[in-house]
Amino acid sequence: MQKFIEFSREVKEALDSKKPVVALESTIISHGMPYPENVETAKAVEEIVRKNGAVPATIAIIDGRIKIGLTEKELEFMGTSKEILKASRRDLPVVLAKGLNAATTVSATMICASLASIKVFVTGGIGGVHRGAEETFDISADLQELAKTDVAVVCAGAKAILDLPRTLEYLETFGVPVIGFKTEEFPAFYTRESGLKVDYMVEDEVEAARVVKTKWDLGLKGGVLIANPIPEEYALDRIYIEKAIEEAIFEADKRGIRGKALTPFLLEKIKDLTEGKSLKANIELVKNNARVGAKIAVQLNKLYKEA
Ligand code: PSU
Ligand code: MN
Repeated sequence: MQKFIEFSREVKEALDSKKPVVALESTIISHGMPYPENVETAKAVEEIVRKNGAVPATIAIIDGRIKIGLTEKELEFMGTSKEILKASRRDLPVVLAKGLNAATTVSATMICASLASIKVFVTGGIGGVHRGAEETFDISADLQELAKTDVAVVCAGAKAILDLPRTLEYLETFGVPVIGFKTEEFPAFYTRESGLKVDYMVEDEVEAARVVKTKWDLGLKGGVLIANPIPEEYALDRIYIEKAIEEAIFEADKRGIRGKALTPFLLEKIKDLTEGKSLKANIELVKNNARVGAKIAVQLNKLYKEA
């Protein structure tokens, strides 16, 4: 297994000395945000993780190798090159065997994090059941990954471009705990509210870590979804953003955009329609998740050391 993986010095040292590590994905860099905001955000997020007591491990596939922890040059490459694929679970063996470059989605990042024994992963919003999935069958591989791979995922809910009630139903069917971080409501990425409840609220990072460890102590496979709402001051108005989302989905439909191209297309279209307001919100919610995720990683690390 280890022959596929290359650790940065910082991450290797942290794992060897059993320090808390937080995995970060790269699809958000290569396909989720424009340059230079993508690279700036990636660096800022890593800094936030460090400031909160954990070591960041941004994950990507470069020249067919799984990189756990990227150099500044590699981050820049992921943020600027036009030849970077988007890899989910099914793409991993192919991009590795062919020696390609790929950004990892939530699903692929979870797999790589798990191979590297990293237990906590911070992202913006997970993929989920797309609106109209009864017609298109478009359900993100992220949801199946949460069902089977043992990584705790900190996010700001599922992206509002999705069908949130069905996304929550799917997670329920597959036994994924959905925990609200200091909230009883499932956040909708750009907004703190969705009108949908989470199963449980946790009061702080200590309680969150306890839930995660208890799940695995019980021998239950799979992840835990920790939903952390965007800070109030950066949240967008629900009606305003919904209008932009509907327009973006209409446009995607008209142009026949499907499959893995859909999410990047919608994110970019919504950014244009909101004159960059959605991008600003996206950046701030990821930073906020990094703060919380690092603290959860620190607590979980402590629990494992005590055990
Ligand atoms: N969250 C963001 N921006 C993103 C994504 C998540 O703030 O670009 C990415 C994640 O990598 C997620 C992917 O796994 O979108 C979902 O893509 P799809 O719907 O094709 O499964
Ligand atoms: Mn899809």
